[in-house]
Amino acid sequence: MELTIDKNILKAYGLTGENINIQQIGSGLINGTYLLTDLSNGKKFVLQHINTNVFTNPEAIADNIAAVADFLQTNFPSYLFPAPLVTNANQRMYLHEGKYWRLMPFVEGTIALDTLSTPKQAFEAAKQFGKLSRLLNKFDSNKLQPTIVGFHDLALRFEQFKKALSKASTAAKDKAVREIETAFVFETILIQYLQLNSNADFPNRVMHHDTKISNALLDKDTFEGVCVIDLDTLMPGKFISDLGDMMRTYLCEFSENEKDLSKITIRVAYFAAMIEGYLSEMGEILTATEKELILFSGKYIIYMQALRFLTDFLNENIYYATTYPEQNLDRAKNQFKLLEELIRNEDQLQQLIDANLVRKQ
Ligand code: GN1
Ligand code: MG
Repeated sequence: MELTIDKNILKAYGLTGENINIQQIGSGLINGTYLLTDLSNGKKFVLQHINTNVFTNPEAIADNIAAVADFLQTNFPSYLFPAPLVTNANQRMYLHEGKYWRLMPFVEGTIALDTLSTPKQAFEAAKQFGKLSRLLNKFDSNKLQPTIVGFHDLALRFEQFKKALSKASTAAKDKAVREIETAFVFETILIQYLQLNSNADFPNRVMHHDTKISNALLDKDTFEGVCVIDLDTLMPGKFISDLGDMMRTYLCEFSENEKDLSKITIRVAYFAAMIEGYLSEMGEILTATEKELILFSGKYIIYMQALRFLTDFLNENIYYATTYPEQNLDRAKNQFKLLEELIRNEDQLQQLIDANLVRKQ
């Protein structure tokens, strides 16, 4: 579909030619993303406007990315970090009719996958996210601002769930009665999470916080990892966020939208490849405590996502885009099943982790 974008936005970036082809791309539900092709010279860019209902402080995003880009450029000049380009007036975003826009370089020869079909893809993507963390190991994460306050704070997510429950209609609570019960059964994960806060061997790091497969660009022919994209949630966090979200999104063949729960199973070969790829970068950096928490990272993120979907269902779908009224409840069921599957396979998965760590000693 051919779309039109206000000419002033394009002009702000010096794209004055008439022949700009515009296509909507990406599967993210938060921001609007477009591929621009300048047909006069073949140059490609990614144009995006920021959803300020979710990201209430776009300046914080721009500041964070600029600080990290500067550090990487100084210390690792050959590393590909696709930060937004500045406007002709040297601004990091362009404000147009109340919307914040930014332009990124398009990375030629790459693809963003929506689903993984080989363990190698899991290895390559996990390696890319691990590499970013490794390169930023010496970067002081205190220099970055949270772009969404409490984004991966499980205690906050549990409070939000309880608040939604206290306000929900009887009809909604009746429909979700089993999932509400399950949310309380797995409160043990929250208790374990709370104990971590007092642990000095569990540092803050710069985390990506959205490590789904479509945020790792792979070479379109070889499927080798090239770089990571979607830097909006690049902010201080704990390592369990990135690895956990990879477990949530790489291990099952089907996504969070799958309603047939018998399809929600764990692909052990993908787990092994993902751990291998991640630890090939972070194996020597993680602390002893972090290494003990590798499997926990999956439980933490999957449980948090189940809570977030259930909360949104009880709140009558105010956050996640849905195509039918019970979709967030179905997503919560899907995520609780995934959590149960991870736990059911726990011993085998932990053995794979242990074998990997022993090999690296
Ligand atoms: C949102 O739309 P997307 O995939 O970029 C959400 C993530 C969730 C994900 C679940 C800012 O990300 O935290 O894991 O949905 N991002 C935000 O599909 O809330
Ligand atoms: Mg995202």
